Amino acid sequence: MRYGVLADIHGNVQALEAVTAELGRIGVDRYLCAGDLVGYGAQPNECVEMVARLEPICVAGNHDLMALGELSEERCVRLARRSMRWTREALSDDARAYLASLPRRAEGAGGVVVAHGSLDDPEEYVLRVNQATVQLGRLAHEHPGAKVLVVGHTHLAFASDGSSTSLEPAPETWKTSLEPAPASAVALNGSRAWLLNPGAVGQSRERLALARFMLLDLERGEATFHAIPYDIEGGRRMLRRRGLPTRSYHLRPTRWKAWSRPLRRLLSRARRIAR
Ligand SMILES: [Mn+2]
Repeated sequence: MRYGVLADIHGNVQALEAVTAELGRIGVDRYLCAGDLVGYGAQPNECVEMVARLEPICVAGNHDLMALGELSEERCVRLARRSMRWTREALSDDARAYLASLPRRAEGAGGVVVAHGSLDDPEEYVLRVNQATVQLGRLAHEHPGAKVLVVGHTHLAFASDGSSTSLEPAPETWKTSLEPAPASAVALNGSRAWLLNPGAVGQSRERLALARFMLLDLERGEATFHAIPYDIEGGRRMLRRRGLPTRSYHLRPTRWKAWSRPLRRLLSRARRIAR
């Protein structure tokens, strides 16, 4: 089973087109989507329609729930709140119906569970190994035999088996280049389950505005993290046309400093073990 894994599309149709075209080339059996199809972006209806056509195993993200009025905006930054007011007005009946049909947690063939933030909270940011440990413990308890927990929400690619040998697959080397980042693969070895976050399709919070996605190959036991360029200028034109802030598709990594240090330490440790 080969899954194409998407998360945090956020109404960015240009990024979604780039990602689905690339996954179409690669070839997958099924799509997984960890939520936040809308919010921030200029084309929520188009994104919902495109995602629905992929017939993915898909969950609702906090922005999808806010758009439906099922979750309060109080934990949101001002930019998100402003975009959310516009999104709620702009959503078509079909798009609303699709979003309303999404569960908060879903299970796919091969022992894969999907949620947006964490298993029980679409607003929780799982950024650290100790959080992954908690999530994977709960996964083992509530989904016996599950091998992978896919989450989104942080907009940062992440892979952890809940022990100290976790990886943050965003090597520093590509950060100064405008080339697509080389895809980095994580071997899902060992008997433990893995928590995987593909990073955001539609709203980069890294230095470069790239669209991220993940290929999850269960037969090979491998997750491959991709980051590809897309027509961000076209996306910004659409934002401008809708009167939305043009920075909506690329937020600077403000949280970076807070969590990067322990993660970097773990990464270098993992590299040493791999050598
Ligand atoms: Mn989210």
